[in-house]
Amino acid sequence: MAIRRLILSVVCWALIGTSCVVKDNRISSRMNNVIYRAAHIVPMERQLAWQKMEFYAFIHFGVNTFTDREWGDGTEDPAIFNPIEFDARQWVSVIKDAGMSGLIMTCKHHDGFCLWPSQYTEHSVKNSPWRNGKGDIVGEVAQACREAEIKFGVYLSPWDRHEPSYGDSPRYNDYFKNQLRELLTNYGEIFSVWFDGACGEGPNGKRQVYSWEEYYEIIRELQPDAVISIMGPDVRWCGNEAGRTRTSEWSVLPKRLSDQETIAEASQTVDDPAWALAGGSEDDLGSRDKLKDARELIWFPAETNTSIRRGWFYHQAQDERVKSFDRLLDIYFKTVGGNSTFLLNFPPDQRGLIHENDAQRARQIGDFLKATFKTNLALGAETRASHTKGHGAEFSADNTVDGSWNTYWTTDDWQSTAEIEYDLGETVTFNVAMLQEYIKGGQRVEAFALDVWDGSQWKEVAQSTTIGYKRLLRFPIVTTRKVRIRIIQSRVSPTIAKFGLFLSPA
Ligand code: FUL
Repeated sequence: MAIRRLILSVVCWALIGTSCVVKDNRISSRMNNVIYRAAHIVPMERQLAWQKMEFYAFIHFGVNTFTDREWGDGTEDPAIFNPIEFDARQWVSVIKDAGMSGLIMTCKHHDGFCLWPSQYTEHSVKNSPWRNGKGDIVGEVAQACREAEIKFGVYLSPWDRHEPSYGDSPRYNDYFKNQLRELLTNYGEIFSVWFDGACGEGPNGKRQVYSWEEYYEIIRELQPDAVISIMGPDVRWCGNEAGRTRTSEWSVLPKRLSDQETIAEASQTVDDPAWALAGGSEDDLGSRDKLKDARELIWFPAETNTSIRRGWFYHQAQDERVKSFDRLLDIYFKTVGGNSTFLLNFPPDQRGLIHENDAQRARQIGDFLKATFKTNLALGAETRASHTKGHGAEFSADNTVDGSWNTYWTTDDWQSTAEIEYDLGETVTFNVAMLQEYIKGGQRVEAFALDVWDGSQWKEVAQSTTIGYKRLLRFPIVTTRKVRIRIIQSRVSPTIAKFGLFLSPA
């Protein structure tokens, strides 16, 4: 009987995605099949490496910096670009101070002006007075990143308001591919190629048919470890520019959400400052309900991008309106601690430096993060799990507090609820908890809670939904010797790779 059931299950899993319905208490519906399948979709290596970067910087710099605009129209004279104090090392040191792991720069924004001396256009730094036309902003920034050991990524706007071939699709595609080749060949290792979905041409404007697949081929050929973000298959735009996050951020989604038309439709189409506050797609993209009718599923993890000020580019009028420490920290906890990454923009000013107010805020954030995450108070705790696959060391709950991301705890397949108790050895005081799933095996947990032992009974301090790469919980300070994770619901057997408890400064 058991063997028949096993064969039935194997056949059923092989048919997953078709309308396989088996009346069995293990596999009772097509829904379970979809959910089983979703729980086994895993990231590519490049997506994993990118996810671990967690918090990195965007830099918006170009002719708009000198015109006080957000969207240039492409008629700007290259002569206006002259950041006489430009210092890539200053940018990178601000970014390092914030505790960030990389930098993505607008090598070309919608106005078409290139911050590197591209051989395919005259509309670039080579016709600006800066360094007598001999300078290369992209080169200096890439070099400064290398020196400081942070990663470097490129933003290359598909929409181009200057380039005359834009709209003449094959010609512009060649132009764009040539520029991609320059950026991906001459500047060392690139971690992200960021394709913006924005286009303000409107219904009567130029219509460019982009050769996405050819662009992607070039990227895979020249920078196989780079993720292709937003208008691409690897990293998903969170859906707004205000830093808003979802309560449950799933990395496994219906594949249609990665269609370029779908993304472009949700992207910015007018130069309106209110856009920075608005936008926002659905609250739920990946719950069971959203997956049940999906034909294909993919690993398509979220990146949340917002600017440290209202604008993406520098505007003197915003010098005193840098986002507050509390606001930025809140975004950090909800993005990095909510299964997204956090791409925070800095707009260098006309000198070519990141303004002192922004730099100071970056330092505050970095200092806070360093102080908070310096010591994991749960490391080496004694553990006791209600369920452990195989009952041995391989999947023991000890793996969640051994400091390694490559070992993990799990239960027998189909055991979707469980508890892990941690005895910390002595009473400790904390106000932040961290959980990480072993996402190399997929994203699974749908609901969990954290309890603390108050001397006579367990008391819940936090309850949450998904975990994914990382979930951070903040709560009022507690002091205890024992804590417990309760997995309330999971798509299949849950995994936990890391558990942490931290005390953040007041
Ligand atoms: C948008 C653009 O239109 C903005 O100017 C900015 O670059 C932002 C990151 O993406 O779609």
